[in-house]
This record gives sequence, C-alpha cells and structure tokens, in this order.
Amino acid sequence: MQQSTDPMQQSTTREWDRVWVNARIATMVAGAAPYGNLTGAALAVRGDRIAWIGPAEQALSRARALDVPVEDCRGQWMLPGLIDCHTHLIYGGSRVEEFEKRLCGISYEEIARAGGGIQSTVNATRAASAAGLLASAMGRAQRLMAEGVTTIEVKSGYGLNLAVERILLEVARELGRRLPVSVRTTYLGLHDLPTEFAADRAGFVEQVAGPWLEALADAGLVDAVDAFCENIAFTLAETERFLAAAQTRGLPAHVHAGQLSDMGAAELAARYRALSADHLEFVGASGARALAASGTVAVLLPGAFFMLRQTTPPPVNVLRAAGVSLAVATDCNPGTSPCTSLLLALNMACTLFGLTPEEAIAGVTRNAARAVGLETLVGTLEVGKRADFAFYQIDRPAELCYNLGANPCVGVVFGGVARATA
Ligand code: DI6
Ligand code: FE
Repeated sequence: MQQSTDPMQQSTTREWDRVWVNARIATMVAGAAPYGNLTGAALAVRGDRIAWIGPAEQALSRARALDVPVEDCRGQWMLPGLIDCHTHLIYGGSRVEEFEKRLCGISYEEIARAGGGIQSTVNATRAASAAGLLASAMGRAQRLMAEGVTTIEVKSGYGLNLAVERILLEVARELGRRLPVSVRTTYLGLHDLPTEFAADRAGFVEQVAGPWLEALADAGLVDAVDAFCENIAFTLAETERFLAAAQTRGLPAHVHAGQLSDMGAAELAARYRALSADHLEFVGASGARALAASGTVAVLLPGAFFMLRQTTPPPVNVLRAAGVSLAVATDCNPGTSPCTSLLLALNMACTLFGLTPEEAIAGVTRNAARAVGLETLVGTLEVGKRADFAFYQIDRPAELCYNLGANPCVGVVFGGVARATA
C-alpha cells in the first residue's frame, strides 16, 4: 500500500457501504498532526476496507447521493483497532499459587525446583484438552477485544513437543475463526527445555528447528517464529540455529531479547532482520543501533517488568536516540504477566518506562502493526487499509494511557463490520 502523509485523500472509483461522521479521528499516521488527528473528518468503508477519509460535509452529501447508512459518532474518538503484538494467550492452569508463594518469601528458584515456573504451565497445558485451551483463551481474547483490540499475536511455547505445540497453534487459528479479531500465530519453539530433553539440549534444538518447524509450517500454522534467548533459557547459538531454519523457509522472527541480561540477542535479532526484539530491559547502544538499522521493532512489555518487580527499565532514551520504533504489548502469560488489558500496558509504558502517551499509542497501533508484519494492512486509519477501528468516550487520546482500570471503549468495527461485543 502506498504510504501517504495526507490521510485526507479520497478514492474516486469506489463506492461506500457505510460512513461514520462526527468522530474525532486519530489516524495515527506518522508525521502528520499529533496522533494523526483530523478534525471535522468522516470515514467511509467499502467491504472490509477504508474507502474514503475526508471532510464531514462532503461525506454527508455524498452519503445522501449514494444512499448509504450514516453513523453519528457524537464526538467520540475513533482510533485504529489496537494490536497486541506479543501474547502467550493459550495455556492450561494458572500460576496464582506461585504468586502467593513468592509473596510469602519463597524464591523463584525454589519454586522452579519444586516443579513450578514455566514447567508447571507446560504440565498443565499438556494435560488440558484442546476445547479447554480454546475456552480459556477465548475469554482472555474477549477481554482484550473489549478494549478495542482487533489484532492479536499469539505464541505457542507451553507444549514443547510437536503434538501439543500443534494443538496450541491450531487453537490460535481457531480463535481467529471464532472471534471477530485477526490472529497472527508464532511458533515459540525455544521457550524452555522440556524435562524429557534435560540431558539432550542439542537434540531438542534440532527437533524444534528441523522436523517440528517443518511439520507446523507445512500445516500452515506458523506466521512467525520466536525464541527466548536468555541465560536461563537458550543461548545465542541455539537461537541462531532456529532463526536460520526459519529464514530458510521464508518465515519472519521475533526474539525474546534482553529481558534479564544483555547477551547480544538484539544484535542477533537484527542480523536476521527479525520483525521484533521483545522486552529489552537489557540492551546497549550497539543493540539499539542494530535494531534501528534492520528496522526491527522494539516491543516493550511493562506488565512482565511490573510483575517481576524489576528495577531496570528498558533504556528508552537510547532506543529513541538510535531511531528504533517502539511498540507496547501485554505479554499475556500466566507466569510473568497475567495481563489481559492492553490499556493497562499503555499506562505502565508511560508511568514505568517514560513513553509519551503518543509514543505508547503508536506502540499499540502503527508500530505494533510493523512488529507483526502487517503494516500495509492495519495500524493506521488510511484509505486502502482494513477497516479496523475502535471508538472511545474520551476527551483526548492520552486518556487511553491515563486511566487505571477503566475501559472507555464504546464500539469496535472489525473488517468493516460493527462488533456486537463492544
Ligand atoms: N519471558 C517471559 O516473561 C515469559 N516467557 C518469556 O519468554 C515467562 C513465561 C512463564 O513464566 O510462564
Ligand atoms: Fe513473552
């Protein structure tokens, strides 16, 4: 799609199915007014696309001439549908007991030795039925959607064997069929070493990067891959083996990079032109420069930072100075971020990491779209993009970051169709 700095453009060849007037529109198009704001504008859709954005008076007269339905937004704000670009939405069980134990002074390591941590979620996920996994994930997805989320990235990673990873990715696809939301699937092959491979790390990485990736990709279940590159998880070399295998198949990558230490994972992600490098509490100037040069988006995950009570935030100034695009996501997972509110993540990105509200909102729209490789389709309100947008009863866009626990979303349109759930 052609990028335009002037969203007040119009298509002359298409007619409209519906037009929205009296909205205050934050297009989130870069380089225009703050938030890409348009005043006195209207937006028309045809099919699942935005067909026209232009002055409200023109919209009304044309709508009358074409006899298309007109929706009066009564001054509500309209923004692009939000994108949660990093979630582990599908898992069995819960880690609430672990949370209680940690608050009673039992350490994460003690919990892990007693069978807690990621392994406990792997056990609960392997024991769950596909129907149960789908039902719990639908509930979480619906809570995200109620805030105006229209695209969700969903990672596997709690199966750690081919059969269960396949189920997780199938459930992710099913979510996208059952709900009016678009789902991007990520095969998080390297999340943790399963106990059955405890004595054979290399063998596990070979399975993940070889036959398992092949089977899952051939089944059409994989939009991207991901690895947890960290001293408690997988090394640079192991991560690279997986990224190289994905690259051979033409699959893009995300990397969990710099959550607990700077191992050079951001540089590796950049070398493989990853869509995103995620977490980045620990990244240096060289990692930031590499991400900027490769166009890899930095996905900030304040929910995990908050739950783990970490004290070193990502070096946002360094990332900004290097020109890295910033995104924000929930990291919804049972262990470190049991968060189903992207609006709460927006607040935390501002209060804990120092993003401006405009940066944070760009981080769940325009830049989140890049982080999932869908920037030509979603993330801004522009003619030709998919008609995904949300309506909010707020006075200004920054209010989306300001509220703690309120949900001002009053309506959602997904692919040109108003959602009943909003
Ligand atoms: N980083 C995280 O914070 C989560 N996964 C990851 O790679 C933790 C997942 C868990 O504890 O279940
Ligand atoms: Fe994560």
